[in-house]
Amino acid sequence: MRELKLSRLTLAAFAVLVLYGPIATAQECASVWTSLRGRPNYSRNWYSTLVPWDDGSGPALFIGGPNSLSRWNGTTWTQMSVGGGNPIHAAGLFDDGTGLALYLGTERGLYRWNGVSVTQLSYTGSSVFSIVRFTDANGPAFFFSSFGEVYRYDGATTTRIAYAPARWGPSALAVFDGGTGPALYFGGAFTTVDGTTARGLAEYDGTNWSEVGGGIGGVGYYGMEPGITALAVIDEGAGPRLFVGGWCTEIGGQPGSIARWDGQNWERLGVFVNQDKYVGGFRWLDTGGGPAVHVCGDFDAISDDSVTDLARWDGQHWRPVGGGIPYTNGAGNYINAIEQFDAGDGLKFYAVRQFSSGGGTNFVSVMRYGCVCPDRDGDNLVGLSDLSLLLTQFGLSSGADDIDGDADVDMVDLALLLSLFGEQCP
Ligand SMILES: [Ca+2]
Ligand SMILES: [Ca+2]
Ligand SMILES: [Ca+2]
Repeated sequence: MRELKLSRLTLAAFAVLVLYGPIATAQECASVWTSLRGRPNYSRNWYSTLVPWDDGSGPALFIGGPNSLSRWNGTTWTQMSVGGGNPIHAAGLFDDGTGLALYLGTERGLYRWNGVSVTQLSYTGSSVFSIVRFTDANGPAFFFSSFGEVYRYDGATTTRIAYAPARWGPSALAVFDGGTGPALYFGGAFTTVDGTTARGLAEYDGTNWSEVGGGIGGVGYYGMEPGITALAVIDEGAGPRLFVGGWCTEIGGQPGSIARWDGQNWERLGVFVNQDKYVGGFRWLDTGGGPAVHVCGDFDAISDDSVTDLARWDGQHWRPVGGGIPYTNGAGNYINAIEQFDAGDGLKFYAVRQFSSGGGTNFVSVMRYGCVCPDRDGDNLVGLSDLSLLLTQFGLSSGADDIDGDADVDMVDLALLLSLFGEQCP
């Protein structure tokens, strides 16, 4: 009888603990946007890429920017000069048969970083905006685009395979199979390719170029021709689609700035409401709510959806990521690249931001979105000792107990800690 009472009491106490005690973790961490320290740099438009890769020295995120290749390992930056400080416009991981390497499109041609050294591969004298690897009738090769041109580089020889006069850049390449086998697609601010009418988007059959899906139109770059600025092949589950985005307001004769092409038909996913907006890139990511197509660039509304510079497609509408990227300083913001990367502390999302400070100077910074936990003493609980640690370092610009990753221990960190006080960390 007594044992029964005790066990009822124990059960009741356990129930109270489960319902009201610290075991009942409603929230395990907070996903927040923060700005990483250490990468402000002079820039010009459209110069940024993000590629996660372990080049032999550990997991890292490679950021191609205005005058160097930067490597972020989750804690610190290292920088590598490419061709004496060439601005980097494009980057991608490819294996030409000699092993995986990071290929870089710069203002002066194509380079390769193999984890040890940088090698120049091809010099064309013009900016490289996009790199793909594709097998045509002559075998596998790199194809890269610049202002209105596409080049083929087979490891020894560089050959121009498209001439498409363009008044502005950038341009984009993708390899997509629309039902008749893989083909090379080329987007840019052109109206003809090799003399054939092709408004903004063209497909290569190995010999000739032809327009895709009626081309693009509408309002372009500050009154100039409309242009495609980003291409990506993404499979949302119904098969691969070619995602197309640009500085344009019509795709295939209908209103659109973003659309997907299945090889036969367009599905338009919205049009920029205000002028002089463009797409920087597409990525398939899960920033919350399941894997989805994400678009970045410079925009403030896509059709009826109010979204700024980065958005997630939920199947019906464009949604902000984490309430939207908070811009706390500067103006003229662009997001030119997004990517996911795990430095060993959990998957996080990175975005390259370009902004102006006034006076005509542009800067690049890297924003990060992901889960943070304010447990600083390592007991997996957010408690008084964590608060005490934070307060002793409050105001320091290199505090070890910084929470959000910007190195400053300030009100943002304190608010994060208080919002998760009493919670368990994952
Ligand atoms: Ca913007
Ligand atoms: Ca703790
Ligand atoms: Ca902080």
